[in-house]
Amino acid sequence: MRPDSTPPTIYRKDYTVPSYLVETVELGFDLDPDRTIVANRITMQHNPASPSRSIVLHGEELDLVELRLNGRALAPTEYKIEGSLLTIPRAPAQVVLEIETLCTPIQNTSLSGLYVSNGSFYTQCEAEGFRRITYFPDRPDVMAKYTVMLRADKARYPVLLSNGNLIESGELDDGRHYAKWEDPFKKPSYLFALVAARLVCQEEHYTLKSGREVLLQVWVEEGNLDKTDYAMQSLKNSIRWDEERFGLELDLDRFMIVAVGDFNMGAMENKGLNIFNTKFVLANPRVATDIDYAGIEAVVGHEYFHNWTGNRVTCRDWFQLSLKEGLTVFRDQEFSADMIGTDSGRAVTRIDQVRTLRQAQFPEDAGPMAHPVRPDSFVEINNFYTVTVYEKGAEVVRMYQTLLGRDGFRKGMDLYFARHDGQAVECDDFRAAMADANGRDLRQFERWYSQAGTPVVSARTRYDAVKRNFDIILSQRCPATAGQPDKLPFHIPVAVGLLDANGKDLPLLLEGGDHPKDATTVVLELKEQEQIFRFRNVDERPVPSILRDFSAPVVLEYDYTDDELLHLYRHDSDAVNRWEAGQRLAMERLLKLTAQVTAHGDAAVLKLDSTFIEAQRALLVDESLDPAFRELALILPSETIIAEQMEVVDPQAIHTARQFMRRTIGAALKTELLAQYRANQTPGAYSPDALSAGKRALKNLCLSYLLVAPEAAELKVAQQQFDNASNMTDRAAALVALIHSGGDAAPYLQAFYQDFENEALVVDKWFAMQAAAPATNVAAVRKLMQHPAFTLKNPNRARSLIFNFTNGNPAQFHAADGSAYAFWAELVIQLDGINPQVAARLARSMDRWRRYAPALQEKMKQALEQVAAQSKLSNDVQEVVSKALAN
Ligand code: B3K
Ligand code: ZN
Repeated sequence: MRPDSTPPTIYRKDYTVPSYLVETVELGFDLDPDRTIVANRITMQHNPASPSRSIVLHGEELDLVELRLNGRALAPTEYKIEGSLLTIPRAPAQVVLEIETLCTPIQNTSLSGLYVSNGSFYTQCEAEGFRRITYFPDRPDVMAKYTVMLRADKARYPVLLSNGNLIESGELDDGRHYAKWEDPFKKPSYLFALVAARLVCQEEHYTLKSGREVLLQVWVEEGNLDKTDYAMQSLKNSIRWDEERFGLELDLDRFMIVAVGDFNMGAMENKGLNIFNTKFVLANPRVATDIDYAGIEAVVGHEYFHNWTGNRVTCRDWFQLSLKEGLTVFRDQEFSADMIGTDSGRAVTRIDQVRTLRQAQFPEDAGPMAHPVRPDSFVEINNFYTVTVYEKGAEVVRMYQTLLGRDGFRKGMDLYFARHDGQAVECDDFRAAMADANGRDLRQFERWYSQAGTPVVSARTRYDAVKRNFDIILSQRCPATAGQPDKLPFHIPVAVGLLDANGKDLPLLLEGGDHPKDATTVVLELKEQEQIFRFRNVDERPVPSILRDFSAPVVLEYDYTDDELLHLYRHDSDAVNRWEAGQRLAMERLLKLTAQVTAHGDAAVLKLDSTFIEAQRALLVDESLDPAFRELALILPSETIIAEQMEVVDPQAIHTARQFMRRTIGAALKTELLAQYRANQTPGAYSPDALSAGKRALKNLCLSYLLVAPEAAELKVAQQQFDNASNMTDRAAALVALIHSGGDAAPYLQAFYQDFENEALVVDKWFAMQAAAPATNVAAVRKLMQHPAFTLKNPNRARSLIFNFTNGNPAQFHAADGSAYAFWAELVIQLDGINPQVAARLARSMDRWRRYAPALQEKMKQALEQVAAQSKLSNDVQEVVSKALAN
């Protein structure tokens, strides 16, 4: 370890207000990949709330050419540069700063700040990238109005874009041209953006509900204009939805989306100029799957919704990140659900959200990087764009709506904007708006922001046939997390229904409750460590359906019998709990089978009971259910989710047990699987709508079951689908099924590659499929890295192969000889030299190392130590590995 170079930890409690507030920023760019000149003119004013008279600016990787204060060039003795801080002491109250700096976009491989992708310029400023462009108080509570002048070679960069409105453009000498942009709204520096590129756009004039007309543009590289329709459609749907659901209108006359191939995350909500990873813009049936289409709708919505939740009202500091992210994820989730429009479609989106929480957020909350939704400290803020801040944050927002109702939630939103438009605020301000708008006491609810860890709600029930009372006794606890040994009780909404012997919902009469007379679901508010909830007039012992719609991000413990679970699986009117009953039935069996494999070393002794198989058969053929729901119900819990249930994880045994279960189901239900495969074809022109996508999902799940241990006939079905597919969803599904069937998939992989070698996003899929294949070991991954199309410099490509192996192929990643851990260490170190944010994400693959058998643990620890011992490590990676190694 290297105690000498430990980067500092930043604490929420140390927040101080900015010493100077900025009114206007005028930026001038002379864009050149090797030497970009940035001229920056800031008018600022002392902040009366601050005792300090020092101007503090941030800057990284910049060459300072000149610094002038109120017209006078400052001598080097009049300011101080230490690390990334430039301080001007004893400044006057009114200041005009003029700063000229140089930077080198072509060498910026971190993709933070101003960088070059495929020969064009793009920016990414959140969280702290603006300081890599110019010196500035680069913190979200400094909001200012920006004017931007861009100058660049016209032939190479014909399109010049920035935030807000284009107010002037024209020609310059030497083949250069310029464009001047003005953003009428105050914004924090992290929302600044520019693009100077060779691009084309699909554009449309769109009329808002108010009658005002706006210009919408989707900018892409030439050759991709056949892939912008869905993003444009999603943008229009988002605009309409925010008007209707929240009364929020687009505040600009022009809204642009730009797609770029090199991008660290999904997309970025820069004011009026959203910059997107191509993965979340480009789609046509030939290259994009149903999942890609859904991702585009969600991310286009998400970034658009940020315009109000994030941009108009922003975060006071980065500890408040979930204020905008949790809320905006909730908004995009509701948008996607409303776009489907049916109750069952809504439930399907909810089930997907639960799966993400269990797959990624619960493990995070139980591991070394566990942190509250509003963290108390961080070393590198980029490490805190997490499933906890985003997805658990969205759950926290959803709980307000569950507690207050849709109308109450809307009132809270209205008050939030009435109070805070144009401000940089805290999570507490959002909670106060919800409480005040509804006259509710939400003080205890604050613990969802301050306490890490996944709460466990434990339920017991008792039935009194004489008094006709049914009691549900709920208790809660929350495991210790780093720095938080003891937790206080949370305020948890637990939605409950009761099923009679026929599977019908009983009308509910909750003692002390004020729910409507005919209610069949009520929300219990668990606030104490333990509470008793009594239902009256219950004529028979019911089967409780607890935590309906997954009403809180908790683990629910209840000692269900198999019969009760089967009853819920057949009848629960709450689709999420219906699905959940099936997951519980499957998980019980998976854990038993896994233990047997561990004990016996192979699958020879395994058996699967017919009760479970028959329940699956009944569900598969139940045509009254949405195909999308049936697909979700038939997917077994993932290997990662199974691992989370085990004291000591045995990845190979999990894989063997799960494969056994899939093979057994596949064989037992062969006839029905084939029939459903045929019944859920979607002939005709491709459409990504939810019903068609659901049919494809079910059909392709059937195919994957049929291909676990295929005979010639099943192989032929897959081959035909591969050859004749009219869309990428079916094509890719057939290929994956063929790869996983264990036969020789090489010819299909080759054909697929040849067809799509010029479609970067499809080449990513090609790598990803192979990375996650059961037969792909670390040697095979190393071989794939030699492929001419592979590069670590492009984040999508790196993720497609490396991350899909480390996170998506646990049985191979945890190979007994530890060879894949050594590979992981090598790659983290290599990537860290290119792009610390991406490297730190990869570093997280080792988070759960303490849960494996001692022999594996030892090897994982060695790999972690090898990374930690590197002399030149980014703060990003250092934070992750040192937390993983800490006790
Ligand atoms: N706000 C951006 C995230 C930027 C992260 C930088 N490390 C994307 C989003 O959540 O919409
Ligand atoms: Zn966001």
